[in-house]
This record gives sequence, structure tokens and C-alpha cells, in this order.
Amino acid sequence: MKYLSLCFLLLILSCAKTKHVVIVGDLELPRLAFAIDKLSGVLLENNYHVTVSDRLPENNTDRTIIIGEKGSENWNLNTSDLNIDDSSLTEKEGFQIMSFGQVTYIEGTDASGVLYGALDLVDHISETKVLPDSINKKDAPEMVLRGTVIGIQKPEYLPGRTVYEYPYTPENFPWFYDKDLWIEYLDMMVDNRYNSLYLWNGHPFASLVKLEDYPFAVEVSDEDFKKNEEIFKFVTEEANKRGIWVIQMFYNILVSKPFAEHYGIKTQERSRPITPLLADYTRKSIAAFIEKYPNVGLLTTLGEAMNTIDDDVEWFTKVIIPGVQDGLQSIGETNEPPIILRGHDTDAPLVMERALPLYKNLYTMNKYNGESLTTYEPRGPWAETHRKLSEAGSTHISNVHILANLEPFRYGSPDFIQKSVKAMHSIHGANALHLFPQTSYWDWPYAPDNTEPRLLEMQRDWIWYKAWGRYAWNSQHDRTEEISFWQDQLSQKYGVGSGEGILKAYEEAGEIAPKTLRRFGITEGNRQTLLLGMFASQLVNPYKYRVYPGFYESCGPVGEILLEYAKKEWEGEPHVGETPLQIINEIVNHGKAAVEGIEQATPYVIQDVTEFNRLKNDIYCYNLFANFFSEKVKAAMLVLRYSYSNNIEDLDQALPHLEKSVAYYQELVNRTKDTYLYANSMQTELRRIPIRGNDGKNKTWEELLPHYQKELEVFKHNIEMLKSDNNDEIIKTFKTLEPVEVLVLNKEASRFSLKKGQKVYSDNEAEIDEVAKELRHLTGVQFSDKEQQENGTVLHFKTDKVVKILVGYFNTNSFTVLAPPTLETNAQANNRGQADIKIANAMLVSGLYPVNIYSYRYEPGEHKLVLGKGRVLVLGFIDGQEKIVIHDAGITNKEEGKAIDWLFY
Ligand code: ADA
Repeated sequence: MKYLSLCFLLLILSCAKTKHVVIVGDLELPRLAFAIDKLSGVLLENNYHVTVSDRLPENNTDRTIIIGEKGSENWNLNTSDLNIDDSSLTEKEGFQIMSFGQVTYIEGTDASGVLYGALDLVDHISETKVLPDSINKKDAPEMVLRGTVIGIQKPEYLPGRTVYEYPYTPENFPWFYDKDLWIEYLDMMVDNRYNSLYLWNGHPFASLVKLEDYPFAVEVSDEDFKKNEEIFKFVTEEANKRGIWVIQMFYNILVSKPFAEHYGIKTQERSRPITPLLADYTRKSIAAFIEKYPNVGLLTTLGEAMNTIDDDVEWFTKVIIPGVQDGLQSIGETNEPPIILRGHDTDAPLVMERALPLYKNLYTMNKYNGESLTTYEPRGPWAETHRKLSEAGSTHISNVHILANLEPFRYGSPDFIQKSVKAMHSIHGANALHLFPQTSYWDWPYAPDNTEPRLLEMQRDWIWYKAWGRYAWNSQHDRTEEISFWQDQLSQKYGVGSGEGILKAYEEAGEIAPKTLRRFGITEGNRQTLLLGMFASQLVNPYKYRVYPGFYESCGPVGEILLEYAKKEWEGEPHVGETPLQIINEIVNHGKAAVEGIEQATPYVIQDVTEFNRLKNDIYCYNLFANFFSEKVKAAMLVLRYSYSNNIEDLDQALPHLEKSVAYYQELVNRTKDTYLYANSMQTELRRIPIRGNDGKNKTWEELLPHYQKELEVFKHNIEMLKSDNNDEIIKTFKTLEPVEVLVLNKEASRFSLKKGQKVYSDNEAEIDEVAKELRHLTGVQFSDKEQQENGTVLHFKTDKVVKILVGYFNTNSFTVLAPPTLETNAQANNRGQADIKIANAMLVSGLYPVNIYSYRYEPGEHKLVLGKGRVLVLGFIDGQEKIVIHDAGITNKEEGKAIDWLFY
């Protein structure tokens, strides 16, 4: 018999000890070897003497742990003298632990099951300090995939590159090559029973594979290429030992920078059609990847640089799937590796329908509450998409994405998380989890705290990973037991007696951001950083900032937004569901209770005091935020009331609330200016709300404060103006925009003036009914309505100076119109400054919808502005330097009160 000894040093150290345990299991299998290592470790720590063997020693009288996979040869040999009933051990990754006399048996359905059984025993021994005499337990995870995400991305764009384009190099990502960091992370994952790790990047292939036909496409040096091979091998092997499957994510259609330069094309372009070159390059990249890393999975985003849904289908079925199949064929593999399809920026149910006949091993994935955490009562159109996908028959994965409303404060409400996991199962039909870091996704592995050295996000946010992992394994834990479980965890970390107050603080604070965003936010997307606050103008007129369609209906319980609430209040109508007033009262109460909790815990804290103080500061910040927000909403409510009452007293009453909100914000600044580096880790032009975040600006409370102070001053001033003029109807005027000469090259394009009675289409009788004064000097370009709906719009033009093209998007969800630039699904949607509405409700066209104006900036030269299918208006050209003050011209056919946000400008 072969005796193997493990951890020689530890064995020598343990020689003096008396209790002896033999661990028996198949050491050839990486997951079992890892499990045995963990068991040995915990036993040695607790003064046991350990020997390890792959076979049960003859005449063994020592305490023994036998581990093995159900039905395996090794297991059968080692358990031949015993009739173990394992008929009910059928679930994937399941295990049973049994004691018979001196022997503890850990049997798993599969290698991961054995590993999880062993880790269960490890946890037990760590807690009780002894190997139990008798233990009988059976368990299996509820969710089949439990994964975490690491972004191989950065807070800013690399020079000469755009979104998602980050080659894997030590220069870009020094941490990526740090093996100790990986071990720490993978250990954290397996401790929390995660079994999948997703690496996100735009186009990873050019950092990982070389193609014979496109040798110039590789975008890293030979030396870095080798480092990538080495680290990928290391990570996948270490992950595999821990039962973790590595999955590489990629966006489409992206090509590498050198590839793009070689062919004189762009790396990514939303309006670009699929070409044979793009298809061939991508198919070969995927094939080479599968060939080289057959055990690494693929997660596909069919976008954000993809033109149409038809293209999505074609790309998935004719490029991606064949690429995987080519790779398999070349290594003689017949087992299909799983491909995961994201629901983001595509019609995933349609793509699945077309793809399933070609490839069976498909999974689907969709965002849980969009890019934030807002509710455990998801509903509406997004819940519908989840249901359709989960009904498609494959495993459906719920993606807790980005967490734009939780950045940067600590979040760890087990209650909210448990309820959310339950909702994933019961409402969405998901059976797997894909979890983003709680904060700093774009700046991983660091946390946003201003510390030296930087904190690691995985350490700081331990409770985030632990809670989601725990409930992904089993969402049905009893709430009373959960309370004591988490209190114990927290008491162990910070000091006996502290758990109760800290848990209260986490759970109370954990309600604030979800409730605030779902009731007052403009989008769940990372276009908005909630915890930096919002402008009053955004509260009273959110539609001017383009409320993301589907957000209100999907990301929270039925309720009213401020505008509806104010109207109903004025008209004396009954309210429905969750109201703004209710929410501001609730968040203030949550903030107060959270502070009570953290203060109650303080005297008990004797360990990890520095981290506790950081957590405590976060809880105070949440409380201040809740009060800041609530005061601002109170002011906004009175301002909206004024829009109906025309009674200046309403504004007088609003003022002290706005003043108080600024005072609370000042306190928030005091608490964050030395403790946080930033509120949001994505620091590019994609941040729009509360304010644009170009070039790493406007990412701290300190930077926002002057804006909120100015808002208050302007408001005061406007009230004074209203009073002094003794006139409660002041019309704000905006500068009239002057046209510039641009040569339109579209054949047969005629132009029309922006005047009442002018036809906007060549083949539709629709005429301008009314147009904002500031647009009246401009001349639009007439297109065919039919052509726009069938083929889209291409404006071909030449300019000798920088110009802005004003484009009118119809303010409706009708399928006949083109959706405006949407950062939530297209991170390139601001590459020409087109992401924001510049003038809301600027024009009315008979029989159509109100028009919002956006602008696209173009440098001198000949260009094509390619817009997708659907009605849209090209309304003229202005000087590129012209800055349009964002405003609402109020020309709408809706009956709602007039836009009142001018009071804040
Ligand atoms: C949006 C978001 C991106 C990214 C993307 C996605 O475009 O702005 O940051 O998260 O969604 O892949 O879902």
C-alpha cells in the first residue's frame, strides 16, 4: 500500500501530538487532493496528527476520514466493507457525511460534492475544535452555478482606445499576474462555495491566442503573451482544484486595435454591418481559444457594437457557435462546452430559439435589477424577459450587475440579499447567480476607500460575497436562524456582543439605496451614481434626462414617481402603491435605526477596530444621504405643487428644505473627503447623472457640493425674481440657435425650415405644429418615412468646420420610432456627445409624438451619420462650439403640468 504524506513540515510539527487521524481519498483528483489538504490543515491546527493515504490501511484502528466520489473505483474499494446507502445522493455537487464507529465517510455525487462535504467538515472542526465523534449530514446547492465577476477593465479609457478595450498586460493590470492575490480570491470563492469565475473584457482573444491568418492581430508583446499563457494556466488549474470553472466574457463586434489599424477600420462600431472579414477573424479567434483552453467557458454579449437583432442572430449562429465547433473539432473533442448568452442589448429569447437547434449546451443570463440593486419584488417587462429565458429550457443565470446605486459604501444586508435570491427563483425562474463586486468593479482589486495601502475589495466586502454565496447555496434558511448566524459572524469578527447592533446597521442601511433609486432614480444603469445625490431639476423633471424605459415598471413594487404623486395630490386623487412621501419617511427611519445599531455595537468592538470605524462612517454617510435626499424631495414636492397652485408660498416653504439638504450634504462631504477616493469607479463620459463624469471629474461629494450650493442660490434668486416682478409666470428664454453651412451629400435630399406647417417627411403628410423658438432659424433634412422604418437613416455630409447635428428623437415607446442613444445598452452612445437630451419637448409634429433634441458633434471632413431603423428627424446643423443649455421647451401634447425645472437654472 502506498502511503503519502502531506505537508511534511506540518507533520513534523504535529509529531508530538497524540490524536491521530488517517485521511483516505484519491489524491490524483485535484479537487479531492485540495479537500484532503484543507482537512489536514484544520486537523493539524487543532492538534491532531494526520496521515494521508489513497487506500484504507489494513488493520486500521485510528480515527479515519474516507472521502470519495459516488461510484468511483477508489470510493468503492475503500468502502467495500460497508453497505452505504447513497441512493438519495443524486444532486449535482451534493454530499453526505456519515459516521460509523471510528470512521467518518464523506461521499459526493461528484468531485465538487466531495470537496463541499470535506469543507463542511472543515468548517465544523474550525468552529468546535474537534473532529466530531458522530456526524450525519446531507446537503446540495440549490443554484447550479454560483459565480463572481472580475472586470479586466479600468476606470478610464486607455489612450487611443475606447470602452472595454483593455489588453491583458502587466502594465494595465499588474494584479492579474499576482499569484498570491489569485489564491486569496479563489480561496474566498471556495469558502463561500462559488463554482464559477467570470473574467470580463471587450476582446480578450488578441491577448490570449495567435492566429495564423491574422498574426498582426495580437496586441501584446511576446513576453506578455507568455505571461498570459502562464497566468491563465495557473488560474484555471487553481480554480479547478477548488471546483471553480473559469469563464471568459467578450463583447461583439470588437476587433483588436492592431487588427483594426491593419485594415483601416474601427475596433468597434455599432452601425457597422457584419462583414466576411469580421466574421472570419472572430470565428477563428474563438476556435483558437477553445483549442487552447477547452476547459474555459465563454460568455457572450451580443453587443454593444452590433447593428441589428438580425445581426445578433446571425453572429451567434454563424460565427460564435461555429467558432466553438471548429475549436472542438481540431482537438477531437465531442463534448460541447457550455456557451452562456447574455440578454443584454439583444433579443435573447429569439437568439436562443434560433441557436438551440444548432447547439445544445447553452445557458442564458440576464441582469437581476439592471445595473443596481433595487428590489426583491421585480416585475414588469424585465421580469418577463427573465421568465421567457428560464422557460427556454436551459439554465438561466441571474446577473447582479455593477451595483451603480451601492457604490461606494459598504453593503451587507443578508435580509435583502436572501429575499433577492428567493425572487430570482420564484419570480424570474433563475437557478444560478452571477455576482459583481459590491463596489469598484472598474478598479478591481481595490476598494474605493482612501487608505494606504489600498484595501482589497474582496476583503472589505467579505459580507457581500458571503451572503450571496450562502443564499445561492440555499435561499430557504429560516430567518430567525439567519439572524443569529449573522450576529455570530459579526461578533466573531468585531467582538462578542457587537453582532446584534452591526447586523441591524447593515440591514437598515441596506434598504436606503434600493428604495431611493427605484422611486426617484432616472436609471438603474451606471449612467447614474445615486449616492452622489441628484439635482432638484432631476427630481421635478426626470424625463428630461431620459428615464430608462422599463426601469420604473421593472425595478420596484407598483408605486408613483414624484410627478404623478404631485399631480394626484393636487387633484385630490387617491395614491397607488409605494409613494415618494412614504419612501422618504422610510429612508430617514432606516438611517436613524442604522445609526442606533452601529452605536449600540461600538462599546463591544475590540477587534478589527479600524475596519469597524470605516463601516461606522459608512453608516453615518447612509444616514446623511437619506436626510439629504429626503429634504430635497420635500422641496421638490412643493415646487411641483407650485406648478399647479402658482402660489409663491409653496416655493417659500420649499426653500428651507433645500437649504437643509445642502447642509446635510456638507456633512456628507466632511465624512467622505478624507475617507473615499471616489463614489463611482467608472470615471468616463458614460456617467451622466447627477452630472457628467468626463475625464475622472465629478466623482466625489466634495466636487458636487458647489453644484448643489449653486442650485440653492439660483432657486433663491428665482423666487426673489418671481416676487419682485409680482408676477408668478416668468418665461425663461434660451438663445436662438443659428445654422451653419454644411454640404448634404444624400442624393435628392430636400431641406425644410423649422416652421409651423412644414412637412418633415417626403412621403408622409405630418407637419410641424409647433416648434421651440430657439430652433426656428434652422433647416432640417427631409427623409422618407418608409425608408427610415425599413432601412434606417444615413446622413451623408461634408463640413469644413466642427459642427453639431441636431437630431430629433420622438418621445414615445412606439416601435415605429428609433430609440435615442442609450448608454444602458450601448457604452459608445456618447462618443459624439449625443447621450443627453439637449432640448426636451422641443417640437410637435401632427399625428406623431413630441420631439426631444440630441446633438452629434463632428469634426471637419466628409462623414456619414448612420442611424438605426425607425423614425427620427435631422433638424439642422449648428456651430460645433455652441453649448446648448439643457432645458425643457415644454412643447408637448401631454396634459401634465408645465415643466418647472427652470426654477433651478
Ligand atoms: C452598460 C453599462 C456598461 C456595461 C454594460 C453591460 O452599457 O454602461 O458599463 O455594464 O451595460 O455589459 O451590461
